[in-house]
Amino acid sequence: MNFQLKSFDEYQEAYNKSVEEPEAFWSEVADHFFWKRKWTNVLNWNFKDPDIKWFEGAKLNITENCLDRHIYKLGDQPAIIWEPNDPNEAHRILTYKQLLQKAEQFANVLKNNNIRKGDRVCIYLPMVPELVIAVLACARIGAIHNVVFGGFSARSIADRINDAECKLVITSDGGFRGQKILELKSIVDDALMQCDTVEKVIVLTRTRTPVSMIKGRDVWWEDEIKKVETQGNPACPAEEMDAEDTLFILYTSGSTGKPKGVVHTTAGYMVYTGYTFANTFQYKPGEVYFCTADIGWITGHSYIIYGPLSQGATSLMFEGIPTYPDAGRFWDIVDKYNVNILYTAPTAIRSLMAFGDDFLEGKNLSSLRVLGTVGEPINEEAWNWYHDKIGKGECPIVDTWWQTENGGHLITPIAGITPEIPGYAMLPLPGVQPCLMDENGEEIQGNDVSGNLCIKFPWPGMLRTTWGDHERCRQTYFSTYENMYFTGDGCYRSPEGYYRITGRVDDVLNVSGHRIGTAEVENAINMHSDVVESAIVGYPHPVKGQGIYAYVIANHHIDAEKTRQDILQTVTRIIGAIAKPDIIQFVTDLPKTRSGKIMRRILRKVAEGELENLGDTSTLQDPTVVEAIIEGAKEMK
Ligand code: 6R9
Repeated sequence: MNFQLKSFDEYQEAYNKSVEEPEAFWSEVADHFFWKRKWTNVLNWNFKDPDIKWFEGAKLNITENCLDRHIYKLGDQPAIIWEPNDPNEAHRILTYKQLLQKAEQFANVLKNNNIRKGDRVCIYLPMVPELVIAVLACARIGAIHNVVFGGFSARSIADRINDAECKLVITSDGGFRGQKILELKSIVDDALMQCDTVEKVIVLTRTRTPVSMIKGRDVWWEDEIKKVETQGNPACPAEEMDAEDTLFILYTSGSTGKPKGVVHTTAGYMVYTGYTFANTFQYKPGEVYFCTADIGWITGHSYIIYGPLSQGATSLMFEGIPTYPDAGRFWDIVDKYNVNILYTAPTAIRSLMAFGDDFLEGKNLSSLRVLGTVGEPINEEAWNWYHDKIGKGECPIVDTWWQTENGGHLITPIAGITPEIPGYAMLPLPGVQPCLMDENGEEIQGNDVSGNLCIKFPWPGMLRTTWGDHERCRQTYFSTYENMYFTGDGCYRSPEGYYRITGRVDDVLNVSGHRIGTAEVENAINMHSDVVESAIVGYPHPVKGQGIYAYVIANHHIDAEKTRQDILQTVTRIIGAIAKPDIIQFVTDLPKTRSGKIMRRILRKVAEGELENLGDTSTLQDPTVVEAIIEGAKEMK
């Protein structure tokens, strides 16, 4: 980890070098990893196609960097500490040695089930160590993992499996989540009725929920492990991967259509997540690092698994939810394992803050040294509470801004090294060249300015394509501004040059730190037989950051309350409970321009309760529609 920046001067020096000599800069960083063969070319790129290649010619396997290379020194150090949903169940610790052994063993299970390099494997598991084992086993043999968050519906899983043409699914009988049990296998069964490519399903025992095992298709994880054990050879050599071989696909929502399969490749992603993990959090050997994200999201991929493990860290993973058995659970975990670094989402902070400070009483949080946030803008009140009550005023807070497409942190403070201001992501990490663009496609120079946030130059962790549809990748990220990666976020640059992310400028919502496309929710609602049309907008929500507000035109004969419940059920079925609208307002018409486009600007204002300042409504087909909507909205409150 000797690429850790230790002072502001070192940061500035590294930053300047990364801009002036990017290839030399990243080549030095990459020297800290283990390569079977080194690269012949550091970077080859254009943002027009786009075509981005890092460390071309290199051969490696990311699991050798995350596991094998640590064994000599850190073999007996915990790689993963696992805290179960139920605090009375025994926790588990996997040392680096054990994690390597288990990843190799399960890699052999995958091979026995006909999985080879390049095959896609869908993983739909709860937050148990076997999820990490399954991910690493895929990477071991060069299979491409496609982790689907446990909260998604059968339909969403099927879409992802079909898009990626997965051959195998790894799931469990069920998953514990607070007091609930999620019936994961049964959801997979529903999904697979719509999927032709899946040949096998491996089922882990977790909840002992009854499941139907289909002959010839479904096998138990435990039985497959036994088979491998009797075969005698527990080792599984790491497949030699090209730098640009695909490591994984992760689906994320955009402003249009179905979720996109963001593609990350091997070498650049490894170097970037390792470098940013070590720097942003200033991880020190032996420390316990706790990221509360789910591995179903990019944060879990990069900052529970790959980043920490490539740096030989101890990564704590938690199966449950922050409020079970009570709202002190995170603090119990910090106390129990002497957590040094805590990385969570503003929505979790706000929700725990609302339960009051009693839940902090008697919890020893003195081990904490660094705090982090991710996923959405953090409001000052939540920042202050986190800072004062959790960090006791002594821990730096890193507000890390980045996206699924980015692989790792782009703009963030470096803990204790670069400055911090509540609500600001602050300065770009070395290698990241942000800029603000105006509506005319011109870069906005100077400070104390706002614009659309773009990145001018490639960084190793960036997406390479969207699975099966390169044109969509180009269109979404590289066509809005010439020679720029467009983030979809708005941003303010302060007089000092510090960046503050102001939120999405497209039709993507951020609900509890989860990205949700308005079009996706509208499509789901419109599937309901009583719905004629709908429009979704976000509105400020005290805990979730943004709530989902649905305007729905329904058949006039409906029973409103019943239809409201049915719509919620439909969205849960089609996408998952995370996309359920918080407010559904039935309307007779939607405000449309003469060309038939819904004027979301107005709907947003109404949802935000800003009724005075609706702006110009003269271009509407029928301006009286707005009056009716406002009247209806008043009744909703
Ligand atoms: C890592 C992750 C990405 C979107 C992004 C932005 C928002 C993430 C943020 C933040 C303000 C932060 N976002 N981190 N906004 N401050 N520190 O969350 O990826 O799920 O793809 O979401 O989340 O709007 O564009 P992803």
